[in-house]
Formats: sequence, structure tokens, C-alpha cells
Amino acid sequence: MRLIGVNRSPYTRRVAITLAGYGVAYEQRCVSGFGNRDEVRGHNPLGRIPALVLDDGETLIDSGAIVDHLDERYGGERPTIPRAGAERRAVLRVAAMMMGACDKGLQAAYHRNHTPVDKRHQPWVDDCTAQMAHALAAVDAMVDPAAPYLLLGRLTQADITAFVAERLARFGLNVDTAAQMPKLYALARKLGEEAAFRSTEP
Ligand SMILES: N[C@@H](CCC(=O)N[C@@H](CS)C(=O)NCC(=O)O)C(=O)O
Repeated sequence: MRLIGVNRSPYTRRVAITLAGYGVAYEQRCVSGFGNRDEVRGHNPLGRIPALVLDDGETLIDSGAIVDHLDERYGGERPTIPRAGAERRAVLRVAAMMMGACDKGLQAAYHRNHTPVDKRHQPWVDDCTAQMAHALAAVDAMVDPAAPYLLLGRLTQADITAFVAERLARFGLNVDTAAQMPKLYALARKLGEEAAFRSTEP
């Protein structure tokens, strides 16, 4: 199995953490959508990472679809997204917020990185960053500092997506998460010490 993408991408890291959490052996090809467009398009016509090339050659694209497959294949009774019911809806709600937060954060970063200085529109960057910050604050409010994980007392995609979104906000957009979302910041630091998170550090 080969993971296509660099772990500084929150979506790729999400998949890498999920693979590591399940103890699945995989190789990784560290390419980025912008830096290695042609190679990435060979796996995903959209030119985006991550992609996951399975052992039989089938290629999966988009972190959500990849995680869905990993849960089906390796999740057993404890998939990272529960299979049905209220628990599934709760995890999907957090994951949707956190992946959406990453989308907004990257829109701001792409604008900053790909727009000539005289064409930059700071209100747009500020609006994207505010959307990301509001979503992170909503998840911060859900954190119980006494609990090891956000939901269900075990690692789910709620934690994994919150972790990657917090990191993108902190390191990619200079959001002071320690001050603005202190419980989420503390949870992310705690998760960062777990093997699946540590071993996928970019
Ligand atoms: N919804 C996708 C988003 C993937 C995505 O936006 N990846 C970024 C890297 S962080 C990318 O490849 N961007 C290049 C581009 O959009 O051209 C997922 O969850 O996998």
C-alpha cells in the first residue's frame, strides 16, 4: 500500500495517522499537489493529495473516502467512524467541521501564497481565518480536559481531524490556539505524544 502525499498536508496526515493507528504497513511517496502536479495527477486527475494506492493497484482519493475504506477494512468493532447511529453522526459532525476548517485555512494560505502582493485582499484572508477559528472554538468547547479523547472514550476521526486542523491553524495561519482554544490545544499536544501521531510528524 502506498500513501501519496506529504504529511504537512492535514488531509494526508489524517490518513497517515489512521493507517498508523490501525498498525497497517505502508510506504509513502512524499509529493505535494503544487510541487509535483504531474505526478499527483497520475494518481488523482484533480491533482490533489492524498491518494492511497492499494496493493491490487486500485487508487483511492480524498481523505474522507480513504478513511472510509480503512475503517471498513481494518476497523472491526471499533472503526474510527462508528458504523451507525448517534455515535456516527457525532463523529461525522466534528470531522466535517474540522475538515471544513482546514479547507478555509488553506483558502487563506493559498490566497497568501499564490496572489501577487498588490492583489491580495486581506478581508478575504481574515474571513477565511475567522471561519476556521469559529469551528475550532466550537470543538474547543466540546473538550473535556479529564477525558482522553473528544468522543466515545476512544480515538476517532473527531480527534484525528481536530488534531490536524489545530496544527494547520497554529503553524500555517499563526492562530494562537494556546490562547484562543486552550482545551483543544492541550488535547492536540496530548494526542501528539501517541505513537500514531508521533510517527507521522512531518
Ligand atoms: N477534500 C480533500 C482535500 C485535499 C486537498 O485539498 N489537498 C491539498 C493539499 S493540503 C492539495 O493537494 N492541494 C492542491 C490543489 O488544490 O491544487 C481531502 O480531504 O483529501
